[in-house]
Amino acid sequence: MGLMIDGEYHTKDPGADTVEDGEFKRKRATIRDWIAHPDAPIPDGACRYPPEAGRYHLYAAWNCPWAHRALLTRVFKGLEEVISVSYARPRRTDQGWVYDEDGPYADPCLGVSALHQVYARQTPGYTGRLTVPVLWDTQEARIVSNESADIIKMLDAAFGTPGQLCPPALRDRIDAWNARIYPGLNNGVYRAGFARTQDAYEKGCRDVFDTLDAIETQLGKTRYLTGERFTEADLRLFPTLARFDVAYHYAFKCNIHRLIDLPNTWAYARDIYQMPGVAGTVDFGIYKTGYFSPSELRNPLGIVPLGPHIDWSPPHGRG
Ligand SMILES: N[C@@H](CCC(=O)N[C@@H](CS)C(=O)NCC(=O)O)C(=O)O
Repeated sequence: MGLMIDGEYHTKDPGADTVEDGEFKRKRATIRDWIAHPDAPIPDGACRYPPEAGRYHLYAAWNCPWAHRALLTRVFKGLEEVISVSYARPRRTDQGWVYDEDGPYADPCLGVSALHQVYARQTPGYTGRLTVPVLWDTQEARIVSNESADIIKMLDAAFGTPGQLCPPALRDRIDAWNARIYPGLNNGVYRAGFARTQDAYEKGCRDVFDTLDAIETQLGKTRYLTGERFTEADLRLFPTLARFDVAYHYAFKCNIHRLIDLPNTWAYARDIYQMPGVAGTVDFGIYKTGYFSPSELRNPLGIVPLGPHIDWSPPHGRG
């Protein structure tokens, strides 16, 4: 784990910048520019990049749920040939996310051996965390964005491919679910798992299961979160569900019950998993390797549990 300060990489993670009163506080993403057509609106202050096939590269990691959102969007929007990808090794080292010289964890774009080298190219004096996903512009040699929520939105809109994930008519409902699921569940599991006090852990864990209960109730009424159509809200939820029973339940102590104990949500998760291309973005073995990485606080010996083995192939029955 590391951090960059004024362009210099520090291997020692101060930790203090993500914990307050024992509670985990996720830092805001630092680079939030936008790919969009010249006439499409972009957020204030963002720099505009043109949508061009073959120009952008995604730095991802299989085990990272935020990178998973970007990978899923790439699949749902049919952008596999438009945006290339590098996958970091599942376990971070004192150099942070790292790459091999060749094989499945090599970086075909810049050939870096660690992600911090990509950030260093972006801004020589960069200060901040060194997170995936990163969307890289190969033409200007700059990072467009390191915020997954933004990357989903720009990939959804910019390249003119079909299958809108955020149709205007559903936007309010999508935003309402996102606003609930991000703190309560997507980040809630981290608030439980990275807590440094009993109180902070209990708060995070209770939020996780309250949010899951609300989702279970909704999915008893509609096929997807906002109705009968798969949207951005479902896409943002799925990576957390995919990691829940193999990683968060054990590694982050989110163990009041499991995903497979929630009949509607478990069938819904299988519904999404069985959609074309989705299983190819999932690797349960890598989730375990990553979440059970050696960690002084959580898993000092880095031993990875053998189970559980969960079958995601039974029919979901939600058609
Ligand atoms: N806001 C970011 C969060 C990304 C994030 O926290 N990624 C984690 C991996 S799951 C990471 O790379 N952490 C490295 C670090 O914080 O040093 C997003 O959603 O894109």
